[in-house]
Amino acid sequence: MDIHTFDAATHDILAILPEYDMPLARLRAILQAGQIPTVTVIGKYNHGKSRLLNELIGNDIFSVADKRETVNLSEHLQHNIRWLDAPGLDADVAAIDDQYAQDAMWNKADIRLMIHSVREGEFDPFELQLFQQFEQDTEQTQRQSILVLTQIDQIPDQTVLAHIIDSIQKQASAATILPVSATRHRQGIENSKQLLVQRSGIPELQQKLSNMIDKVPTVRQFEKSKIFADLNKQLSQQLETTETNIQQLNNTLQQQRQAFEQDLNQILDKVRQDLQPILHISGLDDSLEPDSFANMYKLTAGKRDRNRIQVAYSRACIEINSHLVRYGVVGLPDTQKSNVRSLDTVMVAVLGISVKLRKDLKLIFEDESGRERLRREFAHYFELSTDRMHLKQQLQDLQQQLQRIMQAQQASKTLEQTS
Ligand SMILES: Nc1nc2c(ncn2[C@@H]2O[C@H](COP(=O)(O)OP(=O)(O)O)[C@@H](O)[C@H]2O)c(=O)[nH]1
Ligand SMILES: [Mg+2]
Repeated sequence: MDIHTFDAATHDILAILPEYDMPLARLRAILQAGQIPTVTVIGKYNHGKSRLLNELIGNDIFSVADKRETVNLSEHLQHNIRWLDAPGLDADVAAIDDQYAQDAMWNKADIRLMIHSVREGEFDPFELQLFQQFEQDTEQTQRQSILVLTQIDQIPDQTVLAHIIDSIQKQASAATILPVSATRHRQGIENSKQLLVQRSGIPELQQKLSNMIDKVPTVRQFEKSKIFADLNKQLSQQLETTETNIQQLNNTLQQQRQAFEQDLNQILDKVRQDLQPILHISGLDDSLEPDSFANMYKLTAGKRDRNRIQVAYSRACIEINSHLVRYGVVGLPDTQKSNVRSLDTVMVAVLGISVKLRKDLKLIFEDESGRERLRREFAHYFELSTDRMHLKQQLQDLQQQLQRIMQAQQASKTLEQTS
């Protein structure tokens, strides 16, 4: 798999599980490393990291100095192993250096050599914490680390040296500790003094390293399986949760709609019931009696009847409106608003503002077609009401989330098949 495909897949997964940036960066490093194992030295400035690497490689590749030297990651390929010299880790380390160091120890390293100079005595709190993080990581990923105590030649008194190693061993509990001296090793090599070479601890470290390197393919396999197992589990859980949420929201939406319709029906039935005395009269329909110029200021039977009709109409409207208010169906959607605020209500939009004739009242509230229109139009505005729109937006968001999770699952599958 090429790195672009990898990064695209990673992007899809991180959209759902941002906390997987570290494991995915590790996967990426494994992919990029190919068959070659990576050994990284980690520790504070001037503890002898670069010099130790040179001894292990048998070549003065990495620059050795008494001041802060390694400002970024330098790597060297030798004996089919990638050797990484990370910047010194100190509390006041520059951000960019630290980033390199983090990348080296958490992403790139198959094997971590934690370096500590016996000249400094025990671990300081910072080193101790780092060491414990490695231990924890090893427990989870099986990635291998080893603790190398450097510059043992600097403590000539064997009792003192033994004491220092002992107290570090206490801090590091069960960890394997390898004490070494780079200078001793170099002297031994240059002067062909086999005993000095042996006493440098470097051959033992090399032996140990070689065993660890043999295990790298198995460990990587374990790391990958674990990452994918965790990842797929997380994604399945997310998928399940999102599906449940969608289901629940759908139910809520459906229940709300049903409740709205049922209540509206009840109200419409009641309104029709209440209107019966005024809809069905015996004798003349006074409301049809026209107004004339002559009785403009008189209260005629026609006017009185039309008033009664208007009042009955208003009452019906009030009943229906209280139902709408209960369901939050009040204002018109923005696109339908006029500039007369008092008229921008669902009631006015559906029912108008006045009814004076008996036949209109009947048409609106009694005839089945009228009632059907009311149901249809109120349902229409119900769907456009703020709360309802909000819920539907939520549903849409969840459905998109579901798509993204499925995309992440697909991405994970792609990665898994090709990693
Ligand atoms: N005596 C002695 N000095 C060492 C040893 N290893 C490193 N040094 C010196 O310690 C200083 C820091 O070494 P270096 O490898 O640059 O440390 P780094 O900053 O951890 O990479 C240099 O002066 C090295 O020559 C050792 O085993 N014995
Ligand atoms: Mg260095």
